[in-house]
Formats: sequence, structure tokens, C-alpha cells
Amino acid sequence: MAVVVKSACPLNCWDSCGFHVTVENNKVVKVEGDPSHPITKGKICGRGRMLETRTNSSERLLYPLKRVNGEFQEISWERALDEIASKMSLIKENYGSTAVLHSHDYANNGVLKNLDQRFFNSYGGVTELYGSLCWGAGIEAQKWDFGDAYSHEPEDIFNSKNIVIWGRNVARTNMHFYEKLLEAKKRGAMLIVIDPIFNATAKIADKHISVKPGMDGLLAAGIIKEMLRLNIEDREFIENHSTGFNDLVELLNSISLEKVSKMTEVPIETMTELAVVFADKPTSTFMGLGLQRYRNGGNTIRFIDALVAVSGNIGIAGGGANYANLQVGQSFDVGKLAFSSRKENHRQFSIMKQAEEVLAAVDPEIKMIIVSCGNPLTQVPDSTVVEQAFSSVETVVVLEQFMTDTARMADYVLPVTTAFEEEDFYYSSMYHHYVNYGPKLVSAPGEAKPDLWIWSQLANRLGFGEDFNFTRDEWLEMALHSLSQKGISLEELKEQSTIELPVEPVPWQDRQFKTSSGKYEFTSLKNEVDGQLRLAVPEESRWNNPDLAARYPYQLLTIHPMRSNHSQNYHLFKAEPQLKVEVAENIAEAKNLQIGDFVRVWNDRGEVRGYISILPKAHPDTINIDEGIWKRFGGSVNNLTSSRESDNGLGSTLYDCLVNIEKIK
Ligand SMILES: Nc1nc2c(c(=O)[nH]1)N[C@H]1C(S)=C(S)[C@@H](COP(=O)(O)OP(=O)(O)OC[C@H]3O[C@@H](n4cnc5c(=O)[nH]c(N)nc54)[C@H](O)[C@@H]3O)O[C@H]1N2
Ligand SMILES: Nc1nc2c(c(=O)[nH]1)N[C@H]1C(S)=C(S)[C@@H](COP(=O)(O)OP(=O)(O)OC[C@H]3O[C@@H](n4cnc5c(=O)[nH]c(N)nc54)[C@H](O)[C@@H]3O)O[C@H]1N2
Ligand code: SF4
Ligand SMILES: [Mo]
Repeated sequence: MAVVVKSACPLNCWDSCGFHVTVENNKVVKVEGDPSHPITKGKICGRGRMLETRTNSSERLLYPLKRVNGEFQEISWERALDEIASKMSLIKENYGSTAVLHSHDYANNGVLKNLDQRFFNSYGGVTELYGSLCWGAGIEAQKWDFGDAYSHEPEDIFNSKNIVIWGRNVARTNMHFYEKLLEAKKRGAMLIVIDPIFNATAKIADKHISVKPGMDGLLAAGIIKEMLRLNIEDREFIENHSTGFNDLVELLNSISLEKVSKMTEVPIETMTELAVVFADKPTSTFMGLGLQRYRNGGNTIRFIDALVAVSGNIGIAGGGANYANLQVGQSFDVGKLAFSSRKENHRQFSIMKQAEEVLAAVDPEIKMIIVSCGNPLTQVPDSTVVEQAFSSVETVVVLEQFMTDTARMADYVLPVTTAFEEEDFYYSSMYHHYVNYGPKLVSAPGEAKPDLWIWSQLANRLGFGEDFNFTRDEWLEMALHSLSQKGISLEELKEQSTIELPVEPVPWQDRQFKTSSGKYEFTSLKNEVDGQLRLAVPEESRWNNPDLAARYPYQLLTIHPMRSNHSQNYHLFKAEPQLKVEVAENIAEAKNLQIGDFVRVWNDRGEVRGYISILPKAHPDTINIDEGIWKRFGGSVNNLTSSRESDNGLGSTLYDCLVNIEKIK
């Protein structure tokens, strides 16, 4: 008999949805939105629905695999775990525990996925990754400006007179916010979209502003210049709640509005218009993450923050510099799970440059890589070097659900469960402040096991099994510990499925910022950093590297795909996916390209091949290839991207990428 059970979306996404999952005879048959979930309201996207296909796919990994003479062979769990544990013991004895690298990302939002850190800490501390391919530059930027990265609660949008969507592909990546935009528009708000691509959100906007990719910091600077010229800035906020404003004014005086217009490729009148919109409070700003995946990404977010601050839109209902909502994650005791005090040694590699760092590592060299919740061969920049690095290491262990490009490189592939096959709770620190419970709904196929089971089994063999001697309920309670004082218990979460977290609905209302001065800092006073704002440009641009721009005149974006969360779904599509090369109209004209033409896109790092499609009204000289596509379908697009770090060291520069294109037979 079919039953409908409440559950949660595990995917790394803004929306963190609540589900209604239909289960029949120990099988997931349908995934739908929970109508009672305050954000989901019964609607989910195709990626969520496709979790049914993912769970039931005949391509699931079912048994542990070991590479023997270049071929994978099925082996027992007993043997796989014994061999991996004994290798780990030897490595620790001979080279130290940091000869192991843990490469991971955030493919699953379950709180218990953080127990990987506990395992590696208890082992003695391994080489870990720092920074984020996703949002690192912007998070660090907001920490400099405000002291932390907080967003307004979703309903607050209805207090905004004007809404500026700055480089967020809302209709595609954040669908429940898109629903709210439609409603806010109906209620009379003005909607402005700033994006080099005329995306589905731009289509519903009152105004779409097309900007040269990577130049948004300068655009914000131009808007502030106009605001100051018109005397419509918020003097009260600047004088009482900020520091460093004079540094900002001095910097703005060093560049003319004409120059800003030339570099951003945005007309001066548009900047004047935007200055008036920002001053006409409350205006809310919603930044995306693609916006900061440039060498100058930190300065981009800081300049947009500065614009929101100068216009007095901080700490007021209907305003905000909304980028991420870290107060959501801060509600939980993730640190307790990680058990950092067990760590004796550690070394850090940048997540962007993990491959170069592996190749260069000495004292100790990397002897083993363990991958969980990530597909670095597809998702980490400069794939050629990533492949070199992963093939150079003696033992690669991959915990996976499918035979991904990364799993293909492994010496041991360990099959793991999907979300519906294990119990956890899920939240995202990107947008809303609700946490969702996901029970175990069906048993896992074959011998697939939860990551946590694998860590516990290895811990037993390595002699620190007692660190993992807890039940699921005990783990979940540990993560909820800090909330129990606020009256939120595990029983309540299980019973209600979705709980609202006690976070600030309108952050910074008290104007008490978490910076060292307690004020908004136009110039960061954080120790050890040069806190000045900079009028910075992308590394790969004609303003920074004219020779490179002459050889590679087109800017490549690799935005998030509609129907897949990163690399997770391409192999599950009914029709075989094709790599689509989307070009601005001026490129199609210049190169005489028609829809469906087969082309090669290349730069000094590599190339990909695919089929042309045209992006109407996109910014001139812009190309997009959606990220995530597997090698066997023409990927990875990260063959083309660079592993540089953002200006503040913590973000990627995935969209800071020049290429050329030509038609091939
Ligand atoms: N369908 C789908 N949804 C997803 C995901 C997915 O893979 N698929 N992934 C999830 C994850 S992990 C993340 S991080 C988020 C990302 O969510 P978003 O931030 O919305 O996604 P991106 O694809 O990075 O890019 C968003 C927009 O930025 C624009 N953009 C790129 N460069 C610039 C620039 O220089 N200036 C301006 N103004 N705009 C620019 C792009 O044209 C695009 O419209 O989405 C989440 N949701
Ligand atoms: N060129 C380019 N590259 C990008 C981006 C871009 O915009 N352009 N976006 C970047 C961003 S924003 C992000 S967040 C990263 C995402 O990078 P990743 O997180 O590496 O990408 P995913 O494809 O979501 O997931 C990786 C793998 O985790 C597996 N997985 C899912 N659930 C579990 C689990 O519970 N346990 C284990 N062990 N494995 C699991 C999936 O099967 C999948 O193969 O990519 C980054 N890379
Ligand atoms: S991927 Fe995002 S929008 Fe889609 S169901 Fe999951 S949380 Fe909701
Ligand atoms: Mo991301």
C-alpha cells in the first residue's frame, strides 16, 4: 500500500524544501512538495522530483569496488574497510596523518554529513580544504563589512519598495524566491535585475541592466558617486554607524563616471537612475553567487554592500544586502559533531588549488585522498591538473552513489545511500530559516551504506571506535543541543517535520555590527588584512591583461544548470545530454554561427566541444556553458576555468575566464 511521508530535500540549494514522498513496498515512487511547508508550499523543482530517479536508478553503485590491474572488482565491505584502515595506519605511522587529504564539498545538506570531520580529527588531523568554490569571496567580504553574512527573512520582501536582483538566477536556482518576486510585483514593488544574461528573472523585471561580467563592483562605485553628487545618501547612517567613509569618498574621486561607464559598459544615465532607486527606501538587494566568482569577487560584494550602506538600506525592514544567511547554520552545534579537540596535526590546502597543492606537497607528500560529498574531477577548476593530481596519488578512496568522473579515478569506490535511505535533518544557510527532518523511508539497495556507517567502521578498525559510539538520535540531539535551551527538541522536530529557527528576521536592526569597531566598516579594521576597498577588475579582462584578451576575446560564464544540481543529474536524463554552448548574438554574427553548429571553445588551459545556441539580449562577447556536465557527455567545462583564488583568498574565480570559439566539422 502506498503511503505519503514527510521528508526533506538534501540538495545544496537556496530553497531547502520540505517533501511529501510516496513510498510503496519499500520503494520511493514519487517526490512532491510539502503543501504545509512555509517556503515550499507544495511546489518543488525538477531536481527535487528527480531524487526518485536517483534513488531507483539502475546505475546506482551497490557494492564496494577495488581497482585491480586497472579494472574494478567487487569486494566485500570487510575487505575494503580492512584494507583502507590498514593503509591509513601505515600512512600515519610512516608519514604522519596529514599525508591523507580529505577532498569534499557540500553535495548533501544533512547535519550528520559533518561527522566526516570527526572521523578525520580523531584519526589525528588530515590535510583539509579551506575556502569555497561556491561563495567564499562574498562571505569573507561581508565578514569584513558587517562582521557576518546575514539575510532578511523571506517574508520581509513584501516590505520593499524596490527590489534589486544582482547576479542571482532566481527563476532557475531559487524558485521559491521567484514565486515571492511575482507576488511582490503584484503588490506594487519595482523589480530590477542586473545580469549579463537576460535570464528568466530578467524577463519579469521592470528593468534589466546588462553589465560586463566581473565589473559589478565598479558599477556599484558609479552608483554611489551619483548618489553623493545628488546628495541623496543617508547621512545619519554614515555618520553614526559606519567607519571609513572618507576612504571610500577618496577612492571614488580617483575615477570618473565616464571611465566607470566605459569599463562596466553601462550608460551613465542608468547609474543615475539606480542611485535614485537605492535612495528611494526601502530597497532590498539580493546578490547571487555567480557574481563573486572572479578574481575581484571580494571587492565586488564589498562595493555592493557599501552602496546598500550609503543609501541607508541596512537594518531596515524591506532593505538589506542579502547574500547568505549564516545565522541559520550558527543555530546548530556542528562544532560538537566535529570534535576538533581530537585533532593533533593539520595542514590546509585551498579548495581551488587542491590539485596543484597535491602535486607540490612535500613533508609529507599526499599518500591517500578520500573524497566524500564531492565530484572534484567535474567541479573543481582546471580539470587537467585535477586529473593529474588524482592519478599521481597512491590510493584514492571515493564514497559515492554513482560512477562519476571522480569515482572512475578511484582505487576504492564505496557505495553510499541516498537521502531517503537514512535519517537526518537538513537546512541551508543560504536563504530561509527553517530546518526540515528527513526520516529513513526505504532500505538501501545492494550493500550501499550511509557515510556515517563507513566512518564508524573505519574508526573501529583504527582504534577510535568510542568516538563514534552514539545512536542516530544521540548524534541528532548533539547537533540540536544549543537549540534545546530555546525549547526546540528532536522529538518536536520529528513530530513537526519543519521548525522555524530563532534568528534575526531583519539583521542589524540594532546597528550593532559584529566588526571590531562595532560599526559598518567601509574600510575593514580586521587585523592582518589591508582593509581598503579597491576598484578592482577581473584577472582575465582587457583592463588587466590586454594580450590575453586579444587572443581570447570572449568571457565564459559556467552557470548552474536548470535540471541538475551541479553534476548530479546529467546521467539520469531520458535523452542523452549534449554540451550546449550559448553565445551572445554579436559572437554568432562575428563567427557566422547558427543554432546547432558544432564548435570548439578553448583557451590555454584546455577545450570543450559542443553545440551552439544563441542567448538573446546577452551582454556582448559573453558565452555560457552550464557547469556540471560529465566527461562522457562532453565535459567538464572546468577544463577551461582557472584555479586562481579571489582577492581575499577564500573564493574561486570560475567565471573569470577568457576563451575563443570556432566552428568545427
Ligand atoms: N537549478 C539549479 N539550482 C541551483 C544549483 C544548481 O546546480 N542547479 N546550485 C545551487 C548552488 S550550490 C548555488 S551556489 C546556487 C547559485 O545560485 P546563483 O547565484 O543564482 O547561480 P549562478 O549560476 O552562479 O549565477 C547566477 C547568475 O549570475 C549571473 N552572473 C554571472 N557573472 C556575473 C557578473 O559578473 N555580474 C552579474 N551581475 N551577474 C553575473 C549569471 O548570468 C546568472 O544569471 O544555486 C543553487 N541552486
Ligand atoms: N565551472 C563551474 N564549476 C563549479 C561551479 C560553477 O558555477 N561553475 N559551481 C561551484 C559550486 S557553487 C559548488 S557548490 C560546487 C559543487 O560541487 P560538488 O558538491 O562536488 O558537486 P555535486 O555534483 O553536487 O556533488 C558531488 C557528488 O556528491 C555525491 N553525493 C550526493 N550525496 C552524497 C552523500 O550523501 N554522500 C556522499 N559520499 N556523496 C554524495 C553525488 O553523487 C555527486 O556525484 O561546484 C562548483 N563548481
Ligand atoms: S533542489 Fe532546491 S528547489 Fe528543488 S526541491 Fe530541492 S530544495 Fe527545493
Ligand atoms: Mo554552490
